[in-house]
Amino acid sequence: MAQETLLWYTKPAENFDQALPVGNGRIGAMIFGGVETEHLKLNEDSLWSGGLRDRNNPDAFGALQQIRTLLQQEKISQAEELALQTMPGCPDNSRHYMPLADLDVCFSKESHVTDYRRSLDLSSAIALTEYTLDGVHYQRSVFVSEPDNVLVLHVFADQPGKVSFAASLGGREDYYDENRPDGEATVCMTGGQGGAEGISFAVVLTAAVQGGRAFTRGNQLCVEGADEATLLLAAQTSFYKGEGYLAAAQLDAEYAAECSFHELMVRHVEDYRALFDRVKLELEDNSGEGAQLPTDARLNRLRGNDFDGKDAAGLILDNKLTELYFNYGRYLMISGSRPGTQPLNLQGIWNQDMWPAWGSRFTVNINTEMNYWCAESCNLSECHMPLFDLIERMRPNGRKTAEQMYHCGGFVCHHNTDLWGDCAPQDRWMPATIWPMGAAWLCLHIYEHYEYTRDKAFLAEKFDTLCEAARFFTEYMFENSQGQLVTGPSVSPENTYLTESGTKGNLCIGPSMDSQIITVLFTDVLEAARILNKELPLLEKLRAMLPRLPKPEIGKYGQIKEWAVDYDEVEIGHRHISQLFALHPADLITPEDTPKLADAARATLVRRLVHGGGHTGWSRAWIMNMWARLHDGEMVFENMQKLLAYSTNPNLLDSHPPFQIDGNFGGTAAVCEALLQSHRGVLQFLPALPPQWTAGSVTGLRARGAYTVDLTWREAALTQAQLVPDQEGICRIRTAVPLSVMCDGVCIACTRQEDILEFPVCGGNRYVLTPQENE
Ligand code: FUC
Ligand code: CA
Repeated sequence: MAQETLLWYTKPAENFDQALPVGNGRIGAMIFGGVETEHLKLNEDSLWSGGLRDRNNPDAFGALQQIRTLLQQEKISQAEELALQTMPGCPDNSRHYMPLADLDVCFSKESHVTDYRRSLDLSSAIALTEYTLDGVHYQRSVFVSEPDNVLVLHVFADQPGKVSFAASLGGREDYYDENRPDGEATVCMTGGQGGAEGISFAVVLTAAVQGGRAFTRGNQLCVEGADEATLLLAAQTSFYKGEGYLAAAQLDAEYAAECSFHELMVRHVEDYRALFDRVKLELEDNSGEGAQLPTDARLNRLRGNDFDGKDAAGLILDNKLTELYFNYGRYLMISGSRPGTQPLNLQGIWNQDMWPAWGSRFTVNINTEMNYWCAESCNLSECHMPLFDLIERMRPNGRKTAEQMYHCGGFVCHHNTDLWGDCAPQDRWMPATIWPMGAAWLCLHIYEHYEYTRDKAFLAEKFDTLCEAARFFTEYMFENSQGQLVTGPSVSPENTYLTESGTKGNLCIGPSMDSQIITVLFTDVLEAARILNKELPLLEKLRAMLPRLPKPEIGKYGQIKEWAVDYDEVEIGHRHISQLFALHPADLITPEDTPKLADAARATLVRRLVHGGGHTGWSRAWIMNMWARLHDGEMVFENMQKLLAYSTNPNLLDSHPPFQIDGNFGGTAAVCEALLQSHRGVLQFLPALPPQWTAGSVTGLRARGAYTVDLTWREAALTQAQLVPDQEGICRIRTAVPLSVMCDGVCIACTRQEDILEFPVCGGNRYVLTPQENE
């Protein structure tokens, strides 16, 4: 049994947190695996409530100057009161994500069930439920095919004529219009999502049988006495298909019905593996009895660890579970974010609630970005594309928000956006609502994608988007008393400070994270312009403004200051660590180039952690990435264990709580960061290797500069690295140990200055690097 690619359980799921996710980027399902009734919670990623609306507050600009003045005078409560009255959106909320339907498949009454098992195979993206009932062995396979656009549920019995069931569509409470037969062995459900320009959807369910018969009875789709049966579920919406959504869903079902289950499966597995097989991680097997346990019990077992006792020798270890978690992150990315679909929201695409937590939106003050931290490093660059499509959808709205709220050019987004790219403030909640950095942070992903792919055409296509995001800040920022250019009113997401006089506040001028994001954004625009040979007046402005942005500073606790004033925080262990944006995902702080700031970053992390930080899944995952950037493998390990033990549901999905998928992707990204880093133009192998990962190998990781990288190590030391660059260039590697470089059996001449090894590379060649211990 491949323990690193199989989630398995001995009981059906009792709730969503135990159910298993499948998806093709657009259609998603959570599988419960009941014996008597198979229950699937279905999603389609464009099913959001209502249509686009203009929520910009017409009174925002009128109050802007006064709010700034009040903040500069430290009249915080007055500033916040005025801001809350004038700046939130009208209404407060943008649109939210909603479920598509439930699929229930009722089998005969449960009698004597043995050998029950359900599983999800990450190597094929197929979920399997099996059991023996009165001597007959049943197998139900479920997958969602990207090439064929349908969910496939196949039921097989090992004796002829034993497959009978009645399937029906429902869920959504009463929010659908039609639910009726639609042909001989097909049922169909249609409905809308409300609002003047709301989205309409159609779900079509059809059956194909071998032996026996398939027919409809009312709105049920029945199968009787079959040897095996295949249910095909298609779903389309007006968001993607306009008025033709019903016909499109019917066509998807019809096309799929012309193929055998076997054909559909082969096409699905081929398509999936083309992405999943790009990367392979193998850690030394120290899993011990963990290997025998079903996934839920295996997770629980890790709770036996006591890191504060610091008895490292007594720790419960399970490297294979870490591998499984890593593979699951890649699986979820492939299953939730294919080109042409919507980006991963707070729950990826998997949501059961008509009113999900935080609307299951795109929360862009960390969560949506975190969802994509592993896209490039895990060699799933194309899965990053839906995010860029969303940014384009945000642009016209964000332009309006910039103009109406701030009288500025460019485009701006606050801390949330929705399917429509709504950029107005979200909620009426001081710690988060007034924060003009959402579009800027998202746009950093554009340059990140370029750095990993060196795709100049992509960069050229997105250059205007980058410029437009930057332009906003050239008009929006203002000079503080020290002559620096700052943002405000803004917040350091979503933390509360305490002034010397004891006032609590959120709203402020120039929180550290804002300047850090703008620094990277301006730098990216200038770099992109250099690469593309562009010159325009905006660039002059950016060059002049860059040096005037506040830099990371060290505060009274030896920490990186979170606010311009060295305030205390009310909740010292707060889940956001926004002031360390400079450490990760950005690279403004590194142990090599800014050692004092790196020490302060360490102090910041420790301070958060000893005060209970890392208590949400995503926060824990971010912390892992930060420790990796500080080259602390032990802390990566400890936080990985805690992520698994305390912030992971039985189905391995991340728990805030509740379920929120960002931690899965953040945790996956951190595994990459521990093995390979490539920021600031330098590759680093095994920069934060946890001591418990003593031996191992990884193939197919990606590094900035468009490299594919394979690594093997033993006794916590690199034994070999292989690099394949996409393009010619100069490769720079930071390494304490000298490395020999071979290509096609020929030794490549390198230069070495201090720890930096440098050599020229040609695209497509394979370079083999081996440590030279006795040089
Ligand atoms: C941010 C976080 C919360 C949660 C929400 C969706 O507001 O501070 O913890 O993740 O997004
Ligand atoms: Ca999607």
